[in-house]
Formats: sequence, C-alpha cells, structure tokens
Amino acid sequence: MSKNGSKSDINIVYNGHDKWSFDATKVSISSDQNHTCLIQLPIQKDKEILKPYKSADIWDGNHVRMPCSPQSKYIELDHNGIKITKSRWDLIEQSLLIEFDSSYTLEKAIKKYNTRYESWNFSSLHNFVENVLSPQQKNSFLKYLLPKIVNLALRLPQIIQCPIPLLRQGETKSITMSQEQAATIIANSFLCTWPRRNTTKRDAEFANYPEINFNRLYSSDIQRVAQKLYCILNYFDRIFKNMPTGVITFSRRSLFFDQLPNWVNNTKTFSNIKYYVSSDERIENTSGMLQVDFANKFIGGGVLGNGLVQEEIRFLINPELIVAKLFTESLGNEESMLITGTEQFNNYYGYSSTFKFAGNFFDQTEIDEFRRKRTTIVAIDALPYKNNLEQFQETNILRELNKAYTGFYNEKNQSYQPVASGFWGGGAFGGNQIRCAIIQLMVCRETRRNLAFFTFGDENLKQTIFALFEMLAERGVNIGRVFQILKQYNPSKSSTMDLAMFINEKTKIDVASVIQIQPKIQPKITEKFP
Ligand code: AR6
Repeated sequence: MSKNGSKSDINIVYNGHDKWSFDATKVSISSDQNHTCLIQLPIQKDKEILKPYKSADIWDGNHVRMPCSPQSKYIELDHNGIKITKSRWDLIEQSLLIEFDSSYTLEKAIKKYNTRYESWNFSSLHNFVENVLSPQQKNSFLKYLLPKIVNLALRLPQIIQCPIPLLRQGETKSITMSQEQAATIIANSFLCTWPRRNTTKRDAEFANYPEINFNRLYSSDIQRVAQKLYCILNYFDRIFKNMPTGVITFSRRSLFFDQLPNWVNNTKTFSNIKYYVSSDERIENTSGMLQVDFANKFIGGGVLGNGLVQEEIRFLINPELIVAKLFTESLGNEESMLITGTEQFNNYYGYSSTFKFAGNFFDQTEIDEFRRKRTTIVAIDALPYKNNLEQFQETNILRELNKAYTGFYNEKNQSYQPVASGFWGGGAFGGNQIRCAIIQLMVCRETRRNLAFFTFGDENLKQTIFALFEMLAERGVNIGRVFQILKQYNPSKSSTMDLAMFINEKTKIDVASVIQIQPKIQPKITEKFP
C-alpha cells in the first residue's frame, strides 16, 4: 500500500483475450422485488443529496425489525402493578440523550433498553475508554464523539424511511443504501439498539443471522477490542468530519443445482487463463479486482467478538461491511454475498494477535455511475476442516468448487474482473493451501476470470503455486482431470509427497513429455496482465 493510501500499487491495466472493463461490473440499480433501494431513484452521480425512499413500516419475519418501529415495544408495570406497553424507541431516546461522564454511564444507558441483559459485561469497553485512551482522548470521546454517535443513531427514522428486507437463504436479492444509511445502522449497532438480536437460543427468530449489536465485542479479548474500537471510532470520527455521499449495494446470490457447472467431466484446460502469484501483495490493495472475503457462513465472522483474521480485518478497515450482518441469513452451500461500494477508512499492520489500527486510509477508488466505489468484495465461506482427509472427499471438493463458483460467476457473462484471492479456507479453517489455490484456479477458468493469488508472505508457496499453474497449463490438463486427482490424494498415505508433487506425478502420465516442478521466474503483475 502506498503511503498516501492510494490503491494503485498493483497497477493492472488488463487487456487480455477476454477484455475486462470496469463498466461491465455494474449491477444496474432499479428497485424491484429483488432489489430494494433505501434511497430514492434515480441516483445522480453529482453531489445532489440522496433522499430516503419512503414507505410504511413493516414489522414481520421478512424484514429487519427496526428499533424505531412503532411496533417495537416493551412492557412496564405502572404504579398499580398493571402491565402497560410502551414504545421501546422512546425509551432508547430517553436513555441515550444524557451527558456521558464515563463508559459506565454508557453501559447503564444501553442496559436501560436491554433490560433482559443485565448480565452483559462491558469490561473491555471500560478498559479501552478508562485505561487505553489518554485523558484528552477519553474526554473527546465522551463529550464529542459519543454524543454524535447517539445523534446519528437516533436519526435512524429520518435517515431510513422504508422497511429493510432480510436476505434469506435461497434468495437472490440486493439492497442498495447510502453511506449515511449504513452509518446510522452501525451507530445503532454500537449502541446495541437492534431488537430481538441478542439471544443465540436455537429457536430464536434471528438464530440463523449474524450478531449485529456490539455487546459481545465489549466483553471480548481486551487487546483486540482496543484495536477494533480504534478502527470503529476512527470511522465515526471521519464520517462526522465529512459525511460520505456514496452508495453501497449488498447482493445475496443463491444458485440452484442446475445452474452449477459439471466439474467431473469438465474439459476446459488452463491454457488461456492468466494468473499472477505474489507473496507480498494483499487482497485489499487490488483496485478493480473482485476481492475475496474468506468468510464465515455468518458473514463478518468474529468481527464483533474475538475473531481477527482476514475477514474480520477487512470488516474493520471497511467498517460499512458490518451492515451486512444486519440482514444476511447464514450462507448456504451454493450462496455468496457480493458487496459493492464500501470505503476503506482505516489502515492496519500486523495480523491476528499482532493486529493494530494504523491511522487513516484515504480511499481514492473511483466511483461508478451509481456513486458506488468500484470495490467489489465477494464473501464466500469455505468449510472448516478438522482433519486432512475430509477436504479431499468428493463431496467436499465439489462443495468448495460450487461455493467459489457462486461468488465468481458472472450473471450477464460480460464482467471479467480478475479475482484477487489467496488461501481461502487455508488459515483458521485448516484447508490445504495448495488445494485452496487449485480450486480457485479451476473456478476462475470456468468463470473466465483471471486470478491474482497472494501467498501472504510465503515465498516458497508462491514459487510452488506458480510452477503448478504453469505445469497444468503447459500439460493441457483439464478441470475434470484435476478434480479426479484431488479426489485421489490421500494426505496420510502420500505423506512423503505434498499435493503439488502428487499433481505433478499424476499429470506426468497424461503427457508425453515429463516436466518436473521447478521454481520458475514469473513476470511482474503488470506484464502478466499487460
Ligand atoms: N490478503 C491475502 N491473503 C491473506 C490476507 C490478505 N489481506 N489476510 C490473510 N491472508 P483466514 P479461512 C492469508 O484464516 O481459513 C474468519 O474468522 C493468510 O495466509 O482468515 O478461510 C472467518 O470469519 C491466512 O492464513 O481464512 C471464518 O470464520 C489465509 O489467508 C474463518 O476465519 C486464510 O485466512 C475463515 O478462515
């Protein structure tokens, strides 16, 4: 990443055989039963203010239950001991429109409208505000930032004036909103106002949805919470200084069985796919590519808890991604989520336990005709593997191929943004890293996308994976054959031979000339995608 925060380090101008252009990526925005716009259409590219789309509140199982809905109520006993129902939003307003002199006041306020959760523990929030922040920073948070967050949260009924549909399993649906609408959603999450989202009981209405209120974060690992809160507060600080005027689209994709490719008898070879393997680039710096989020089936994973690997970091540097947690039911096997238009606000260094907020990032990504940053992130969740064998079983290989396919395929068959990815499923989820690379290469070939693959600092794997890709292309091996080979690989029996060598051995038989896997010098990314 360059110092000024521009994402142009990997300067890819791609004009290969299947020409990629920015414009092809746009999902046109029009409100219909599969696309809900929370703002009025048409969206003008210039600075005109985006107005909220207005329609009557709906309080049902197909929509987000809004904290400001007239139907959001709680029960109180009057002085005669008689039960009366009251507006929960009124209570939220009364509780939050106060002066905050410490994080304990904030905890008390939040618990006033979350009466059933008296046991919530906010110790890491207190540690951050009372111990990590300097006295000046603490004062500025309590007197300046927090009242603004409260104000933004309480403007929810003015900023969002129509029901937000839930994006449920089996549905292909999109939601478009302004960055300001995303901001009020995050402010409400910060203040834990979303109703019915606090229980993880199996039969709870939102049991199959990610968490959206921040309460669990406030009791998570002290060090991690501090860095996460720096990111979130910096995001709020930035938007209060200059409220962004862009647009974001969240699209859930769900494919039917008959829309999936035939992998087993697939005869496509790798000769006309372009790939680039790098050990020192990061997915988030690849402007203009389809950037993979190594997701959890509950989108965002542990960003509002202890999780702090690729997905969570992405959600912390582009905090608007957190909004997806409000309405995205857990992803099924043939489902993915595409998010276009979020802005990167934060820089970071380190990873996992060494992750640190590293100040502002000024995102220079250009915007499309619907005012969305041309950043598309595709969330696909790999399967977590406890043992090595499972991941080479046919059903699991097919599952991962189909999962990646739902993310990479192109409905209109016209968008060829290269995929920017890496060890999807190969970190916290324990997958074999060579297998991660091969599977994504297969899916890129099938979807006619090129692949920029990042080995996250591992120079040896970079060499091995590049040589493997070259070998498959040179030997004319097809997708179906690679699928068969993956199925045959038994890590315990082949313990002396890693997967790359195994594929090499197996494909030798396919070709007359025998080529050994050897480290190869690959061209620079600019040469590869000239
Ligand atoms: N760019 C390129 N590669 C990266 C980057 C990056 N920015 N960050 C990490 N890697 P992991 P998974 C590499 O473990 O196994 C989360 O909790 C790095 O080598 O995040 O699919 C989700 O919510 C790392 O080891 O992905 C899920 O619950 C590898 O990518 C779960 O983790 C895999 O990253 C998904 O786990």
